[in-house]
Amino acid sequence: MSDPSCLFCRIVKGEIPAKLVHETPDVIAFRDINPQAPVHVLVIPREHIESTGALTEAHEALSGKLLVAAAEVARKEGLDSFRAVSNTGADAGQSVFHLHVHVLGGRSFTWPPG
Ligand code: DGP
Repeated sequence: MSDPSCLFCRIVKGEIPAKLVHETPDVIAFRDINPQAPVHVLVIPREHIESTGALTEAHEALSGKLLVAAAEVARKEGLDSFRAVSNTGADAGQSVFHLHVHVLGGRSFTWPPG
């Protein structure tokens, strides 16, 4: 449920400070420490799940809550256009192995991403 060696679990517990922008009983959202856009917020489950790739049918409701929270963050931040991205695995750029959705906005983006 919680991994004491996981950075984001420690943010969930309040052991490491973060700038919270949204929270629900299952999900929290906080500003990325190294923003890649004027708005860069990470939406994470309170529960420790390694990545999007570790999701199963047991996580269907929670997965929906993550996306709804991403939309709530975008609304709160006044974003009409935004990216919601979940890097999954080291080759895809995942560096923190606690599932998270990046909400990026406030600038234009190209497709495909690099
Ligand atoms: P990823 O590389 O997709 O796993 O994204 C991890 C993000 O986490 C990365 O954009 C930087 C962010 N991050 C890493 N450490 C911290 C931290 O201590 N606090 C906050 N707020 N963000 C962090």
